[in-house]
Amino acid sequence: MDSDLIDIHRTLVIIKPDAVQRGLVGEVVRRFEHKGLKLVGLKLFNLPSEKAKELYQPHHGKSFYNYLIEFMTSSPIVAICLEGVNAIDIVRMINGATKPTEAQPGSIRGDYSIDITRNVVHASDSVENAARELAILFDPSELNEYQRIDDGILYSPEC
Ligand code: 3AN
Repeated sequence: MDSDLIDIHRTLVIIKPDAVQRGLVGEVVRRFEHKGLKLVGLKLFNLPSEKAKELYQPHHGKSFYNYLIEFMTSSPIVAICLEGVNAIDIVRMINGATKPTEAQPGSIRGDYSIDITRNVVHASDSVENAARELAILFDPSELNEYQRIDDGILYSPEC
């Protein structure tokens, strides 16, 4: 069997200020929950500037960096830790492409955004970045270990 098929990942999702302001938190969380991803951590707060800069450090120096930091710290965000088999790739598929012209209908960005910066959601793009980003936004005590009652129905026995 392809071992990649049973990799359980944790990933960071941020529901961005535009989506919180537009009342889309429930809609976004619903899509992840209904897919079968487990909520491990979830909180609403104002992202401090230093954390935003740490999070988006890989984009430092790019033309949109200052605006991105300003936007992400402009009003509350929701930070979410999700867990599941191949969660990193699955969450990015549910979110949709970065560019508004490439985000497919049916994806969160395809359905709810038209702007490349105000694009509703962020998600980690690799196992390494997920670990880095989760450590910036969550204290380990805020991440919850538990079984979802439907795990046995969602996954085949070998998972
Ligand atoms: P993604 O969030 O799809 O992984 P990244 O990591 O390339 O995209 O970019 C991080 C964030 O920076 C994006 N979600 C978006 O808000 C913003 N961003 C990326 N590219 C641009 C751009 N060309 N102009 C303005 N904002 C951008």
